[in-house]
Amino acid sequence: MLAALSNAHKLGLALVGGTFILFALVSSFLLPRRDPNFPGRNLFWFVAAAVGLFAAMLTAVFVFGKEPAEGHAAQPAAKKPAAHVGGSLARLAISETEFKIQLPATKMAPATVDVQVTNKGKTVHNLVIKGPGVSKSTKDLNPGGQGSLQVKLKAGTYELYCSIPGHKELGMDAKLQVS
Ligand SMILES: [Cu+2]
Repeated sequence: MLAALSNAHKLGLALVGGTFILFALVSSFLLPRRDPNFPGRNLFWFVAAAVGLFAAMLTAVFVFGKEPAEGHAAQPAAKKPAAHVGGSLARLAISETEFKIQLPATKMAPATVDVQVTNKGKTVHNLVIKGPGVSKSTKDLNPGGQGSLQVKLKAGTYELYCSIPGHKELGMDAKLQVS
């Protein structure tokens, strides 16, 4: 837990704790030497100081020790979206030739997917994805060219095809089952 505390809070705890320890040492070793009757007449002030310092110590532990715990709990929630944006997207590499669309798999689980399309053919192709919640197309890709699409795939059947006239009918038409 101490590692989670900020430096300011550690300092606050150390100051109050240090004062408390110093007070205990002084009152049990130093003062009795100088005045054998200690605390004697000053008993009230001695007890008051001891109680006051103890209360301060407790308060410090609550105030300085508590806040970082809340901050710590809030951190994972704040980090999640960043990690998602940062590249935990599923990648789907698709290649196209005359006249086929090659998928790494014809079935997958629902996910937000970064679709990478490579034209490995000898003429221009593109890729259209249509299905539940999705209707997207890459630009036309020259031979050797690449394109990408970010799509959120839900349960259902998606159709992937090339929209260059005639290519779909010639076989550039694939289905992807999401469930
Ligand atoms: Cu095509």
